[in-house]
Amino acid sequence: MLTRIDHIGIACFDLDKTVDFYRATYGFEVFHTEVNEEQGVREAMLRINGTDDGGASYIQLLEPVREDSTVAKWLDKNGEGVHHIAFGTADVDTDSEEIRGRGVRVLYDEPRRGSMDSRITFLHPKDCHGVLTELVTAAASHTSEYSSATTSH
Ligand code: V0V
Ligand code: CO
Repeated sequence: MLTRIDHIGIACFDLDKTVDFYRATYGFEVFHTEVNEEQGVREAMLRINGTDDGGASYIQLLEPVREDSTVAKWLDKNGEGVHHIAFGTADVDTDSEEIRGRGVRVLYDEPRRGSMDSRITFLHPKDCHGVLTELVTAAASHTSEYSSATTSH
């Protein structure tokens, strides 16, 4: 069951400058950064609030690290802006299979590794009224039972 917005993914050309904008304008601080080689991105997660099913909600700022990454291709075509929306679920495997059964293309056979050791998959934007949609199950170590704003990530 999809129970929350895990994050909004925003593509940008310069991650550090974009982080500075979010800090200076809204006061949002970076909760976590990492490079995801498989996805071809460097990302910063800005935590907005905690939620009901163990995770939180974030703004995910994404900068491509390779010319051939999906985000680089998207930026070339569209410029900066909202790239995807991610819904949080306790069980991405079951939910993505159910959604596949409803005729929506799920892009991966098995969920892959996402930010902060989450497990993620994507739904094709052409089957979702133009919105690239991600499904996320947060890692147990990042659920509200274990983590706090003082986490080292
Ligand atoms: C492409 N399209 C989009 C879109 N990307 N529409 C809405 N939102 C987007 N983000 C449209 C595009 O305008 C085309 O429409 C059509 O889909 C085909 O696009 P394309 O440019 O030819 O690109 P493809 O088909 O090579 O790739 C599109 C897909 C790709 C969605 C298949 O971007 C993909 O695999 N995305 C999933 C992985 C990803 O995005 N990773 C980066 C975030 P027209 O022009 O034909 O009408 S990583 C992340 O979020 C992480 C790690 C995390 O959260 O933890
Ligand atoms: Co994402």
